[in-house]
Amino acid sequence: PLADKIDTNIISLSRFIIEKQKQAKNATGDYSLVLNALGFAFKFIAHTVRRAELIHLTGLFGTSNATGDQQKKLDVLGDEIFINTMASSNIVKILVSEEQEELIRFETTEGTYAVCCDPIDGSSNIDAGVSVGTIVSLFKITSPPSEPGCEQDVLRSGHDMVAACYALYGASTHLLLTLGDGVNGFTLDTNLGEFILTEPDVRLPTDHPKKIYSVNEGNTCYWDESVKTFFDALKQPQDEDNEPYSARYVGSMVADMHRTVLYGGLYAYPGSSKSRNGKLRLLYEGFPMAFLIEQAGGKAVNDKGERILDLVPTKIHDKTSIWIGSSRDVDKYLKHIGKL
Ligand code: AHM
Ligand code: MG
Repeated sequence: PLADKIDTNIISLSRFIIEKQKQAKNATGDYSLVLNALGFAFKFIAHTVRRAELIHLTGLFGTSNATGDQQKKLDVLGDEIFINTMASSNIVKILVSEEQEELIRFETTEGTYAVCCDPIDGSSNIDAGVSVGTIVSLFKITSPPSEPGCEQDVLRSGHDMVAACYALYGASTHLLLTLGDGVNGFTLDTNLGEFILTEPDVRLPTDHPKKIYSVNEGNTCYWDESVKTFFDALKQPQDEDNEPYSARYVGSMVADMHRTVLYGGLYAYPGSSKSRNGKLRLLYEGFPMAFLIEQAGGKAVNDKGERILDLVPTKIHDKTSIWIGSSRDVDKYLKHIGKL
């Protein structure tokens, strides 16, 4: 019968969220609202990224963002999509966006969530048609909805996150989501207009045939000696298998992390003489990726070997150095710096 060939009982993101909500004690339903709003934002951005060249969205917008990067037209559009989607959800009180210097407070009587995001991450890749992504961390706000939101609502430890996810706009659009009980992977079915659960309970592999490191080696001259010697050693035959590590670097964090989740390996953006805390932002790049990777069985630390999730930002756009990926490879770095 046809039903044997076509699965009519697929789990969409909406169904997944409703089922999670049913399992949760004291569920209010507001969690579903914010996750549905995020799903819509990802679909909207995916649709826009796909058409970027056709509708003249490649190239620079002509301004710089909060961290001084030149904004692309798609950066600005992705930011607008996020602002409008989160504002209309009525459940998000605060939005921190890489593209906005100040946090955005929404007028809402029900707002109990703070969303921190990089709407289009890896935007230097856009014009070449290389994958970009969106990264999001989600915090539950503890102050009453009647009080105006403030920076303290998000300047919190990474352990306070209630959810984290990224969307990768690649050959397909992938969504990786953690609600703190493992990681689930979804793929966007563009005909259905729904994210479908395709990789339940994602775990980093421990037996992938290739050992991979991922770092911008063009920065070698700015690195500390210890970082240089660490990567030099990876390029030498390793004790166990006599094979050196392979290098892979897309330059879009979401793409580099998605490969790390599927194949294992180490992704690093270390501090350097140019920037002590590297390049990546703690609140909406380091935290969500660390949460996802830990939930998938990996590890994430900074240059000093401190766990990323233990950190607390002092400003919303704080940067952090990062070493993230398979436990085996992060442990190798920790041993190298004498922290294991
Ligand atoms: P962006 O948020 O301005 O796009 O910058 C973040 C991106 C990451 O996706 C990527 O890993 C990194 O910057 C690459 O930086 P570099 O070009 O210095 O290697
Ligand atoms: Mg960005």
